[in-house]
Amino acid sequence: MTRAQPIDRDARVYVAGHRGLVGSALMRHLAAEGFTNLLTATRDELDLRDQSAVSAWFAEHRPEYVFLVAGTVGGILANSTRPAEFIYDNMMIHGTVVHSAYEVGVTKLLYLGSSCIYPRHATQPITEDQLLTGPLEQTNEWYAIAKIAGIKLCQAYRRQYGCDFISAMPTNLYGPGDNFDLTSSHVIPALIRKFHDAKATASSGSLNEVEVWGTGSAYREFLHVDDLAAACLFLAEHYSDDSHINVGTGVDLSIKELAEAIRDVVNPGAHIRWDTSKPDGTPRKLLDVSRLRALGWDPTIELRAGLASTYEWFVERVAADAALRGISAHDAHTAHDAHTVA
Ligand code: GFB
Repeated sequence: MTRAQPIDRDARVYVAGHRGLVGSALMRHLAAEGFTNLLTATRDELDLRDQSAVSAWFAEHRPEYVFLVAGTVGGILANSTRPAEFIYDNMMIHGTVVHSAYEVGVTKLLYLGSSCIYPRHATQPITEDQLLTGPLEQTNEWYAIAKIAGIKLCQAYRRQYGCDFISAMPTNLYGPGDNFDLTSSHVIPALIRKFHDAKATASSGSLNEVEVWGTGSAYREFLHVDDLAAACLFLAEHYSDDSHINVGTGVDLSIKELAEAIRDVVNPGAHIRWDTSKPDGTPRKLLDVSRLRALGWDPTIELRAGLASTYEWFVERVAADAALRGISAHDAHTAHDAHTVA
């Protein structure tokens, strides 16, 4: 399980979902690590929900390693209002890619899940063996069921066909390349954008106030996506086991503390107003990361530093979009409202 199996830097490595938050971080990391033969396909070139198209693509390109980080993703609101897309897209994408990887004899596949696979009332911190021990959080059970099916797919192909397919379960992610659309984003990009917008409109006389969803009492753990990318390569080279493995920092904070931290980075003068009509979601989901630590991997980006650099990225993108389109920075936000297929 812990034996290192380095991947040749000229191996054919397919990153499924290379334009998303995780996929783009993985592309940066693999390039920086010297990989020279990265394979990608855009959504227009390849519909990952279409088995015959995916099989044909795999037969043509014959990847040796696969990072399966594609999927329809989103925050608490998108998960609860678009259940059909979240369950259908993800189940199909996981199924087609895993099956095609088996068909062409991929050496190793890493499948990326999510910490929402665990029961709503899991014991904290959450160990891997708590999977399927209780009811799921309702706001994202469609996504969670699809993600659990992905883990089971990898296990089934490992057991029946001997495929070296592994699953990693990251905690909540953030970083450059995130989706800043307020209806579909996760909490960090949403709050970065809200505090930024409030600062921009306050300068023209509006109230410097930001609406934050829920009560602020829910706890979340956040991992910078560059750390996740490093963990994915580390696991592909050091981990081979039936069980999925948690990827996180082992540290969490309340949404209230998070909102205050983002306010301090983006707009220190802002007032926070809580919209308690919005759900808190699961009360807490702190991952137990002792298995990953025991293998020798630790995250390197502390949350407040990660928030500051993500905000810098956001500002640069807003400015670049505005310059390109000849409009004000404030109006330019829609230019990087990513669609949800990662
Ligand atoms: O990031 P988020 O949408 O994901 O919400 P989940 C985390 C917490 O932040 C919740 C609060 O308690 C939200 O109510 N929050 C406060 C906000 N203000 C905002 C805001 O403006 N936007 C958003 N989005 N949240 C997702 C799952 O759950 O986590 C997915 O739905 C996936 O399936 C992902 O697992 C990692 O942590 O609640």
